[in-house]
Amino acid sequence: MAELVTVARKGPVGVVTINNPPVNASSQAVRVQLLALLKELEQDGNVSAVLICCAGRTFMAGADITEFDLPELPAPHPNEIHAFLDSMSKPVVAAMHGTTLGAGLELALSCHYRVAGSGARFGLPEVKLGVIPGAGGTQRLPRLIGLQKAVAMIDSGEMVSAAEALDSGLLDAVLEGDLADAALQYTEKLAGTHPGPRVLAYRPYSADTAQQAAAKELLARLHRPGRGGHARRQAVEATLQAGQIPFDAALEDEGRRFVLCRDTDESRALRHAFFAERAAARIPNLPANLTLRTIQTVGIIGSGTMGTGIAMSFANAGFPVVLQDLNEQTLERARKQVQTTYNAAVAKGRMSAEEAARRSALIQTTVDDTQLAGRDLIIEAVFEDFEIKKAIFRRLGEIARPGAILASNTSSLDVNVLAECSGRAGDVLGMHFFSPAHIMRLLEVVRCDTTAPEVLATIMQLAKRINKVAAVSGVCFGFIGNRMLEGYLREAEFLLMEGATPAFIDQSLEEWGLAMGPCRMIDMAGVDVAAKVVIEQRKAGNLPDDDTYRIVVQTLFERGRHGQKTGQGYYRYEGRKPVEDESALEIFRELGQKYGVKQRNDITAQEVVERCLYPLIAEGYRILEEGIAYRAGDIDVVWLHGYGFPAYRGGPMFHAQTVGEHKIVAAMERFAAERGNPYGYWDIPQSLAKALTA
Ligand code: 3H9
Repeated sequence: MAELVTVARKGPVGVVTINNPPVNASSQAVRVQLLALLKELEQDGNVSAVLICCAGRTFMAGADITEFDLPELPAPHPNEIHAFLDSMSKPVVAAMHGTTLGAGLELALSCHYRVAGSGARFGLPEVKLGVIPGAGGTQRLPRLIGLQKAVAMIDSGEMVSAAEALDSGLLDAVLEGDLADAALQYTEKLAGTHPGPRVLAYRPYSADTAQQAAAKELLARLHRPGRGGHARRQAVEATLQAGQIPFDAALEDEGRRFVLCRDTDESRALRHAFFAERAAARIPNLPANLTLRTIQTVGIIGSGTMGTGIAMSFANAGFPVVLQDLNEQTLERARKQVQTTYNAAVAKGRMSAEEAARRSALIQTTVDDTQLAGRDLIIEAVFEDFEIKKAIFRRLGEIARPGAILASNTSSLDVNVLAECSGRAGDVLGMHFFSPAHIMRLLEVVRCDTTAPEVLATIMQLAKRINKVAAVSGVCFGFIGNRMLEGYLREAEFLLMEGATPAFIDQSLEEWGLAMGPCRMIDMAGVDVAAKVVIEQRKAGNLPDDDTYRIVVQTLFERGRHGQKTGQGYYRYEGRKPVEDESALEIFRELGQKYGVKQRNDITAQEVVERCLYPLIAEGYRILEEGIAYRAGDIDVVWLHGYGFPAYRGGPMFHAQTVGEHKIVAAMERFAAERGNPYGYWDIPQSLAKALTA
């Protein structure tokens, strides 16, 4: 067994170091070795205090999540270590840096003293993985910082800073200077003292009644059926037991709830999402010893909403940006957009005025495109006009410095052609940001046939620096996300022509878990924008020869109903509030009649969900078959971070596994039989059909 936990004796202090890169997760091997060393130190007459710290970039960041797929956590359970710490006769200090999370914080809570560097952060993020703190966190944390603060941390899963932790009593001290030295000095002073009074498990505790009432109120709010949230309810219920029943019984209750949560689809989906997000950053078959390009400065062409949002994404991460456009008026609008966004963040207390000023100063604007010439990365973000984009890439080929990376933010156009126009095809790829670009976390990175491996790898690494979750897509219409959206929107429109209302369709999909139904979504993004994509694709000959295909959005566009911005689209708007609109329903009926669509009054929420989602999932299978995505998980990442797919369902491809591929095939066959299949809408992708016989 590799040596993951070691001890060094420094005077009266036994210094235990956990070294299990990259995040010192509490794996079985770590637990075995840690427990053995603690037992050894307890027996060692020359040691009168113990210090636990971690090597590398962080203190223990939690249990090893890969062990959650095993039927049982391999022994020893962390609680066994914690119980031993409770029983020790020598004081034990946890010295923390980086992110102390989950079982890491639970280990620290079982130590008798907690100290940290000033940059350290602390959290119990278990609910984000669909589980609850399962190693005493729900019982020890309230005893240390009070029920209210403990519930806030456990229910949100968010981290607190060292300053906040010190203030709440979670930390005994924030140490300046070198943490290892300072923590050793701190521990030396404790040598020989008895830790008894510091043991949280033995501390008598009864929660303040007002705090209990607040926690119960929160619980009542969490008791909504469906929509994930199972772990949050279990976590708050478990925390409420603190002081109500004996510690050991509460620990048992916590353990039972942990296992209950771990075995839900919700937790499996969230764990899948966690690993899928990280796997998506990896590019298969990269040559060894690849040297990445250096990106320190960024240029952006096009200062519309998208270009300006992209500029803020980079400024937020400290990159100097030049934003270029054709005229001063447009640039003035962009500057206002930047100011308004940062002012709002200051007003909401999310950013200091100095920070806002620093970030906006990083964004320079210009009408002179030669100012882009020396930039390391240049992103084109003008509107979707192929001819203009081609001209821009020709120009970039002339002016950009050798070795600069050239990217297009196109959401649908052929990036291979743009690469060719630049005359330096190896340097080009797509960077498809989602609106609002400074908020949405997804970045679809579009790999051209010619993109150099180091260019792709550089951008994937850069994505993390600007706090984006990136997934790679090959070149095809709509890339991964928008291509899958087509079948979903097609069926939503057919349902409207059959007599379902926009509100019913949206509500059915939102209750299922999507952040926003298709009608509200298009009204918000712009009916004109959506219709133009269909019209362009029709011109390019990429759509089926079906007059009814996406006819609803095109008709709304023709009638000037462009969505929220014109006050009417699929809905009518009172301010931002969508209201069912008889004149829109009349258009859907009229189209239904014109194209001979049978009117129905038996459409159920389940039919809406299956009709809209199964074509989307089927397209995902085709995308994998064609090698457009590297892995199913990448497709899930795109939908989770760019399209409001509920995390507790793990993404469309994971959801297909949860539902069962055979059920999806059966439903698609049923729809084909009921509705006919002249255009192949319900064709079963080969790999989906194969999965049934495998
Ligand atoms: C828990 O503790 C339950 C207990 O209450 C009860 C138990 C009975 N396990 O994110 P990164 C891997 S629940 C296994 O890119 P960063 C990750 O997959 C747990 N692996 O780094 C990646 O691998 P690869 C509560 C883990 O610096 C690599 O480490 N804790 C774990 O951006 C680097 O990760 C959490 O939920 C793990 N726990 O962010 C914390 N954590 O290189 C989850 C990471 O092969 N972790 N890996 O792709 C995080 O939030 C972030 O990883 C962290 C570092 C903030 C720590």
